[in-house]
Amino acid sequence: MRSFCLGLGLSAAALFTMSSAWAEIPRTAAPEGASVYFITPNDGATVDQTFTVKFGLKGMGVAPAGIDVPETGHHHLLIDTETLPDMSQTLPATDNIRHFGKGQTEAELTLKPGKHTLQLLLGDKNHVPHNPPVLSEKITVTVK
Ligand SMILES: [Cu+2]
Repeated sequence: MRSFCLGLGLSAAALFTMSSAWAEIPRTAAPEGASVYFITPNDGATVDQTFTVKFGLKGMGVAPAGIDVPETGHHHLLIDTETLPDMSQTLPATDNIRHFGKGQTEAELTLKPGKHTLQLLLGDKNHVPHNPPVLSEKITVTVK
């Protein structure tokens, strides 16, 4: 009976350790003053259905995903996202969260006519946002 209880206690502790390790993905520290911003388009711009977005980055460098270089990351473009993704997890790849894992600093985008919001978020080599997140202002564009 005694050993049965001990066995239960151990497995509960092991389970706790496992689940907390699962929840904590290591995050890369962002250098102080690092910032990401749109070079183009400007906030409030009217653009063609297919338009170019240029990504600006200060205080850090761009490196492809999977490459471990200090103080670098790759761009992610958040399109029409009302809530920010979980900054402590690997960013999903969806129509609204586009990864530029080759280290691209611009992209051609085609969107439906109307208003859209764009926001840039840097991710580390594992597609996890830095700590603190390097996140741009959210801009709005009107697609003709
Ligand atoms: Cu990514």
